Amino acid sequence: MISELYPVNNEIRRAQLLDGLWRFRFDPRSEGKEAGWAESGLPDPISMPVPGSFADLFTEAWQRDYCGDFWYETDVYIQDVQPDQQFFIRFGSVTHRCCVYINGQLAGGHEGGFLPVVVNAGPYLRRGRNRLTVLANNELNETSIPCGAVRMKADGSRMAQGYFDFFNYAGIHRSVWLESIPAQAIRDYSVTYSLGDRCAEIAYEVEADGDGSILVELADREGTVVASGEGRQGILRIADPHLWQVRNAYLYTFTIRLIRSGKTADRYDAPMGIRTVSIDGDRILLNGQPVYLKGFGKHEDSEMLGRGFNYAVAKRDYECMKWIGANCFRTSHYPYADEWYRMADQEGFLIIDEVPGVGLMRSFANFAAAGAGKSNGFFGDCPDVDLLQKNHRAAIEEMIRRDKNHPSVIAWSVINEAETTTQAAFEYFAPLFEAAREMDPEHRPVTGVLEKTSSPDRCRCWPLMDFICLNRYYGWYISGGDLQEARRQFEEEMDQWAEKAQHVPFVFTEFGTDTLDSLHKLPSVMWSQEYQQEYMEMNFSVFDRYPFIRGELAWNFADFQTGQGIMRVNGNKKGLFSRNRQPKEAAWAMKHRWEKR
Ligand code: CKU
Repeated sequence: MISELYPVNNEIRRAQLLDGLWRFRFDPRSEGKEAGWAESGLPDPISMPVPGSFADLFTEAWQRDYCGDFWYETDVYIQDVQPDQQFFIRFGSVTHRCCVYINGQLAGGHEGGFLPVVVNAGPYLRRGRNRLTVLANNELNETSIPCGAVRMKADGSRMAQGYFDFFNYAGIHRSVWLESIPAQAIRDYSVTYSLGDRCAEIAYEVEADGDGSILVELADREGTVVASGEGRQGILRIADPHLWQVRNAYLYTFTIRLIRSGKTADRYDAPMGIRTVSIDGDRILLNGQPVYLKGFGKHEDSEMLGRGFNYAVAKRDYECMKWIGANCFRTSHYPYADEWYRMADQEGFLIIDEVPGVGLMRSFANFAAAGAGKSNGFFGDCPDVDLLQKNHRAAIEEMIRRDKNHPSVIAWSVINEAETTTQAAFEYFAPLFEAAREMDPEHRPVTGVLEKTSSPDRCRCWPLMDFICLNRYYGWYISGGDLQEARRQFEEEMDQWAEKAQHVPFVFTEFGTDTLDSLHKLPSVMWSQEYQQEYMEMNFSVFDRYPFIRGELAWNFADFQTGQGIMRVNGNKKGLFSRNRQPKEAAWAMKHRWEKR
């Protein structure tokens, strides 16, 4: 049985990072499989850093824009193999799909580029040197998420065309671990919390192999054990709990032991934050108290690394978010690397965790058409809705399984700006919302993100949501340059929502303007720093008029790379920070507002 728990080291478990400089090769004619590259080794490989995207490391366009199969390879050394030991190789993600070979034998694979790939490596590994090979592919289609297409060019090469507004980065984007754990092991756990008067109950459930017994312990920050229990399920009660609060995180350590023949046969330690999340009428409650979400939609995106995870970049992002007074972000438009959530748990940030359910709408430039309320259909003529839905559901389930124990995760987002106005769309999404609700032991709110076409009179899917997320660009895609008219139209729409759904919390998950950090102009014009600030102020004053608006996540935290086109100047410039994480002028206005809110 595959274990997907985040890798840890302790006296029983070993987790070794395999990151570094791997061997790499493009395979434009998809010949490597037939030619036996996994068995004989990659011919004439070049070097490639892991983790990272390959696109921005080269100096030629064909390599940056490469679309098709590509291979990674490295050596893995095993010192010793014990009979009661299992090995896993865990990739945080490989974009968008992969097959993993060990010593030439197929050990596993994965569809979807934003969630872990875990292979049971034991049967294929031997003592000494082993060859680990990954055949990856970054093509897009309409049955996998995110959706897109592949265009054949005259020279026979392929070009990915995402139905989305971010560069189609690919590669081994996150850390790779070799894990060794006992043959009979702890596989998974989940917890739910309930709070009483100066006390908390933690209901836990542990999945483990065999018939050994389970002991659990909860230790506070000082290492003092404050509660313990026995059995695969149980309830821990603690008095005067330190709650995990927004931007004031208290983390306990939850230790699980599997006991066999009187000995600790396996052990897993994890940080635990005690908190509850709920919806009460039009309010979002954390630990029973209303919370207002302030922050951003983000991307995993930085110079050189593309979508590759890097602790220094993540650290800088958290510092910038703290500086500006944010408390929340949405993992637009895909689940991020595990480390983002672990850091959010420590920093007390709230996360709306999103599946890559993006691009489920067909139009010339989705984001622009959608921003202006002009999307085309999708579900009516999607080539294989069942397969798409199957992949979408798998991503939801994998995301919830991976992220369910993070106190930072307060909601699941299963739609991003999809077509939601037809009965077919409702039938597609209803079971996915149900799946998300069923999967999560904590029953966190389930939401989705609606673009302009999903208007109060046309959207069929908002009733599926526990709170409603809106992306609105009044003053940019709509009435750009005329903030007075933009405000009028914005309020007109919000008045309609107020009539329809004011018993539900609303969160703005996108609003913003492309802004060049080099451009100043008085009076303001679109693209100038002054305009971004005036636009933000107009949006804020509209938000403040409607009490059911419970959060504002601006688009975007930082400028980010997109495909090329007449709408993008080397990327999307809606960041409040530049791509190298320096504040634009409007960031100061946000800081001023958010520090007081
Ligand atoms: C953003 C309705 C607008 C959708 N939104 C999606 C996001 O991915 C884009 O980057 C629009 C934009 O800046 O156009």
